[in-house]
Amino acid sequence: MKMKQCLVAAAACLCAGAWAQGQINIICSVQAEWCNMIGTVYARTTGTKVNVSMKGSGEALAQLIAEKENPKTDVWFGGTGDPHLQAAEQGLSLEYKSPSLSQLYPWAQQQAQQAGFKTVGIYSGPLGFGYNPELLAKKKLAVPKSWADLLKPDYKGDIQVANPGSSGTAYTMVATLVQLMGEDKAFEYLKGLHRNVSQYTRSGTGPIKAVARGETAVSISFVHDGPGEKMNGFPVETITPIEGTGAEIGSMSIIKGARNLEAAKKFYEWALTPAAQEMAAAAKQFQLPSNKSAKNDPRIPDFKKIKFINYDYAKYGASAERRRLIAKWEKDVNSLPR
Ligand code: S7P
Repeated sequence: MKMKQCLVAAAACLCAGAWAQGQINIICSVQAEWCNMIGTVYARTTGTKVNVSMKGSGEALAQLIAEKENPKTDVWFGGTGDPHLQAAEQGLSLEYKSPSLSQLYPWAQQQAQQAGFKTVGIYSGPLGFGYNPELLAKKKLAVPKSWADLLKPDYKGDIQVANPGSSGTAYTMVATLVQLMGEDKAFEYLKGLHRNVSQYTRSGTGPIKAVARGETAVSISFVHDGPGEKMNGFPVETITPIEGTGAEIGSMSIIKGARNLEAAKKFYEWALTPAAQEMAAAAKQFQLPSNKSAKNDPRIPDFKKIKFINYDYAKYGASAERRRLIAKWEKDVNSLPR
């Protein structure tokens, strides 16, 4: 969908409601094109002044913790679900039960229920690998098909992944491996992977961009971030590991103490509509929308073809578990020489 079509669709969805005004401050944890599109479309169709600040999920959570006593944010849009659950547990987000909940897939509703309705699922996407086929061919490296493949010495210095301390994507990887292998084996695996990693980036979307630009051959990334890079003309493909993988439930939360609460609720409702959710693909983002009626772009990964673990969102979104695993990764893995 082009921007003009988006405006028409979004306006159609709002025309029955009151012409909203005022302002809203949003932390947006999806990629810039999508953040800009929702900000522009929502502002033009409602007359609301929209201030969007872009931050990865890990960094967004850190900001919300820092501004807890004096919140400057009304809505946190997007980002991996685990930090949204942590925000709910820490009393940073507000309980809000949307009348549209029944229009969402069960996984999105479950995300809301287990947070006491302090967050909701807005999209989902599988974790996997990004790779640059041209660079792999040049280096005579095979396409990695499994988690085990990434430990092969051939890939030394050719893998990028984000730092789980700052990135929700990388935390999803740690939690996925722990669930897939058991904690001891997962940490042995992460130590082995560490030897092959050239760089731990701050943000989770950095590694697939590095793959696309030929700076590294392989990344551990959400696979829905691949098609957008490809559409921009870069040689990038994605694959999910044969042993199984985890998926994020990208979420949205209203912030407790929001200064523009009514505006926040209106935006939240709009963001759950099919028209708003279809903007992701229009902005070259290919997560699976949570509204069952949203049209699915064919570039959205086919979940039926992927082997998934049964990710325990409640356990791995709990503050204590998240902090413990990240601290353990820092101490046992990141401190090791490479
Ligand atoms: O394409 C956007 C995406 O991959 O980025 C989001 C998230 O902000 C990543 O945050 P980190 O930098 O903390 O890893 C994902 O939710 C989303 O799918």
